[in-house]
Amino acid sequence: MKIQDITVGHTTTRPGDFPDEAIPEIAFLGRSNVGKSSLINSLTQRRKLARTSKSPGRTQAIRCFRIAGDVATCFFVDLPGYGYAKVSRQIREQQWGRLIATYLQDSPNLLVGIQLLDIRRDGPTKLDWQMIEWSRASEVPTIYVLTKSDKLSRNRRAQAVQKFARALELPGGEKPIPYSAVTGDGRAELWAALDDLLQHATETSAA
Ligand SMILES: Nc1nc2c(ncn2[C@@H]2O[C@H](COP(=O)(O)OP(=O)(O)OP(=O)(O)O)[C@@H](O)[C@H]2O)c(=O)[nH]1
Ligand SMILES: [Mg+2]
Repeated sequence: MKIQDITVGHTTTRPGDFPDEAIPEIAFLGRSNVGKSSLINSLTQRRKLARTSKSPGRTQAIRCFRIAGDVATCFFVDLPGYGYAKVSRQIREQQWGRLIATYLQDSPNLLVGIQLLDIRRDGPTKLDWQMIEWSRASEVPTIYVLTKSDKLSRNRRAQAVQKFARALELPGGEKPIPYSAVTGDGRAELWAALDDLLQHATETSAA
């Protein structure tokens, strides 16, 4: 998609407080520090749009970015990450859980969730699985992205794609997309998948 304009939209920490404009939403899901904000910046090619940080737990609220492009106008939704240990665990998990679960279950305009997983791991962690199960239960389609692909050699990258595809039990030869916010690896492939979904959503809502 050719982006024409980006504006920072709605920010909230309250469950059920959704953006008021009815356009498709693309949500970024994953543990703290996996690279959600970096992925948003890389896809939009704006280095400082979403705040990134070396210390996990940077994004505590739901933040929307309104992306106007030639294919569609949509929101990118930067969600707070899970698995961040510094804040009291119970408070954190309750608040985080309510915020994310409400968003996934009730968001009428949620088009697709992008589930981020660190390519260097052996597979999804326990918390990743909890997240993946919520997404699967909500029946919102998911695209799996393996982040920080620049950290592995070509060979090990290809092995990781196979390993994650098996662990996630993806149907019909579907594969996760390796991505690097540093080199731009995967950007064209991920945009192609998003363009398809956006195009389809726009056609359906116009019909
Ligand atoms: N080498 C490399 N580093 C990356 C990549 N993506 C993100 N990082 C680094 O990983 C760290 C975390 O990135 P963020 O984008 O802030 O992660 P996040 O998922 O938004 O984290 P929270 O907001 O805490 O949930 C930063 O130091 C980034 O520079 C990548 O593709 N390659
Ligand atoms: Mg972030």
